[in-house]
Amino acid sequence: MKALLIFFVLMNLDKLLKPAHCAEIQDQVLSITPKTQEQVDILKNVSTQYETALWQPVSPHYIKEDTQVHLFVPANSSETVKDLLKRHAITHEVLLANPNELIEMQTRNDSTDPRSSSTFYERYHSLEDIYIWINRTQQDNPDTVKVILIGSSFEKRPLYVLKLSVNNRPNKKAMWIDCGIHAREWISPAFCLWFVQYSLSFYQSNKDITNILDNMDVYILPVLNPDGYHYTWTTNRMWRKNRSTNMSTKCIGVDLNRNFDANWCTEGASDQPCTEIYCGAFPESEPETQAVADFLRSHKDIVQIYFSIHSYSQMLLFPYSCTLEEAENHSELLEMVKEAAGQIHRYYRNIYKYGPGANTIYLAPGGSDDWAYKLGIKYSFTFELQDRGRYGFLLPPSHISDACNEALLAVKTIALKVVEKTQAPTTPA
Ligand code: 9B3
Ligand code: ZN
Ligand code: ZN
Repeated sequence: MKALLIFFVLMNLDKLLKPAHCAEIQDQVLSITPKTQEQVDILKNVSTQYETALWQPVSPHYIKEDTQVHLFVPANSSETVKDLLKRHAITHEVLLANPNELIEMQTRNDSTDPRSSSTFYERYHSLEDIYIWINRTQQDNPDTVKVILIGSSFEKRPLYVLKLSVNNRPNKKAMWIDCGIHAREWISPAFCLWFVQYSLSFYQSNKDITNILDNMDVYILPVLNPDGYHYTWTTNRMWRKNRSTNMSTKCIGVDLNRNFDANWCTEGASDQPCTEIYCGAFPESEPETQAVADFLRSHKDIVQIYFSIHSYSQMLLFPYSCTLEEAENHSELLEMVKEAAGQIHRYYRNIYKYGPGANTIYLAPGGSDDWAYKLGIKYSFTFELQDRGRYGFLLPPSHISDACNEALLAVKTIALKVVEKTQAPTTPA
C-alpha cells in the first residue's frame, strides 16, 4: 500500500510540484505604467531585449513616465518578463489574457457557417480573399468600378487601386483613401472594403454619398502593404512594416509610414533596420511607397483629399506630424476634424481626439499624409480607428461595423465640406 502511494506520488510529481496554471502559460498583452525614470529605462530594455511586441507606443523611444505601455508578451518570455517587472516593483495589469483566442476568432472563416449572422464586410479577410473581392467588385459593377494596377510590392504582389466613378462630368476632382500601410492594423483594410460596399450600395439613396460621388471620383487602395498583411495572416499577427530585405542587415522590413519624403528620417523615425520605425535606406526606397507617390504625383491636379487609415487609438489627424509648425490652412483642417469628431460623438457616443499629428499623437517624419500635403493636396488626413486599447490591434469582428460606420461618417463629413468649399454647384439637367 505504501509502495503504491510512493509510486503514485512519483508518477505525478511534475503535476504536484507545478502550480496548475504554469502548465498553460499563454501569450498575454500587459498594460504597464512606469512611475519613475528608472522604470522607464527598464521597460525600454524589456521591450527591446525580449521577444515581445510593443503595441503602444510604437517605439521604445516614446516610453515615458505616467503613460500606459501596452506590451504583447508571448508565452515563452512571459515568466522572465514578469519576474523582471516584479523585481523592479513595476506593477502591471493584464490587458488581454487570451490574445490567441481573439486571433483565432479573427481568422475563422465563418462564411460557410449557417448560424453566423455576420456579413462579408463584418469579417476580416485574407489577402487572397481581398484580391478575389477586388475582381468580383469590378465585374459586378463594370460601369462604376475600374481596377488600376499602380505597382507591385517587394515580394511582387500587385497593388490594385479601385476607381469609383459614377459619371463623366468634366473636370471632376477626386479623393484618395489608402488602407493597410501597417500590416497588423486589420480594421484598416476592412474599412476600405466597407467604404466601397457602402458607396456602391447607397449611391442614389443616401444623399451625402450621392453628393460626394456626383462631385468626385474616389481612388481606393485597400491594402498598401500586401506582403506585411499576408505575413500577419500566416506567421506573425503583430507585424507592422513591409517585408523588404537588405544586404546590410538580417532584419526585415521598412516602416512605410516613415518612408515618404517629408522631413525623412528625422526625430521620430529610426535608421536602424531592426526597429519598428525604420525609415528605409532613402525616401521612397520601398516599391509600395514609390507606387503610391508616383500615382499621386501624376494625379495631383485632381486629387483634393487624401485619407490614410490606421488603428488604434481613435484619432483624426492632419499635417503636420513631421514638424511642430502649423500647416498653412491649419484652422480650416482643425474645423473639419472637429466637426467629424463631433458627428461621431453625436451618432456613436465615441470619443475621437483630433489635431495635427505632432501634437496629438507624436512627432514623426516620413508619413504619407504630410508628404501628400506638401505635394499640394491641402486636405490630407490620417485616421486612427477603434479602439482605445481594450483590444488594440485585435479588434473582434463584432466591432467592425461600428468602427467602420463611424470612420465613414468622418470621411463623409470632411468630403462634404470640401465639396461645399470648392465645387461649383451641379447644374440641374
Ligand atoms: C505617423 C505619421 Cl509619420 C504621420 N504622418 N501621420 C500619422 C502617424 C501615426 C501612425 C504611425 O505611422 O505611427 C499611427 Se500607426
Ligand atoms: Zn499605422
Ligand atoms: Zn496606429
